[in-house]
Amino acid sequence: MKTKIDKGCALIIVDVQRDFCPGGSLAVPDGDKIIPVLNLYIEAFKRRSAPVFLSRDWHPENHKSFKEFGGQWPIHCVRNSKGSQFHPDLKIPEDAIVISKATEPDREAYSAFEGTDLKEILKDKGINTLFIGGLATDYCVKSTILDALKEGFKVYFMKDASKGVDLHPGDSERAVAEMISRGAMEIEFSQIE
Ligand code: VGL
Ligand code: ZN
Repeated sequence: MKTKIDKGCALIIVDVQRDFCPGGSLAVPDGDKIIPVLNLYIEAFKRRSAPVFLSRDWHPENHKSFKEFGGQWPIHCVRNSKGSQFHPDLKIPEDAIVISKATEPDREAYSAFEGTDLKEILKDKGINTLFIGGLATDYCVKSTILDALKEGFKVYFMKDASKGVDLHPGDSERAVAEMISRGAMEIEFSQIE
């Protein structure tokens, strides 16, 4: 079945930053392999004048998710560091809207909705349908999708444009199962009309 991109649709690309790609400090295996596919989605949304959002993990140096501050992750995506930059192969439109998250030392925010004005911007634009993908399937993509469903958006999980960390084998598979059970739909680029 084909899916049309129309005025009510927005593309949300989650955390496609250097640190989450091979060579980065918290690299998702094959994290960069999704970039050519994301570029196809970006082109398709631009063609339909539908908005493109990019979230980014934008931590202070002393963020609680870092091991030395009691968290479980190596230092990553410290705001303005090289690792926090969007991957250079991503073809970011000039009018893309950037959502910075997890900016406070004492708050983790996996979801692009948490502590940001993403919901308000989407509602202002009359968006009702979200196409969500990026890094990582089992963390920030999952949290963003579950929040989007809670807010009442129709949600497509872009399965060909997302990759997981799989700290425990099967994490991504379980994350996808949870998204689907809460009402998300899976899509791949070939289904876009
Ligand atoms: C993420 C781990 C830590 C993500 C962010 O973007 O999925 N994962 N911070
Ligand atoms: Zn983080």
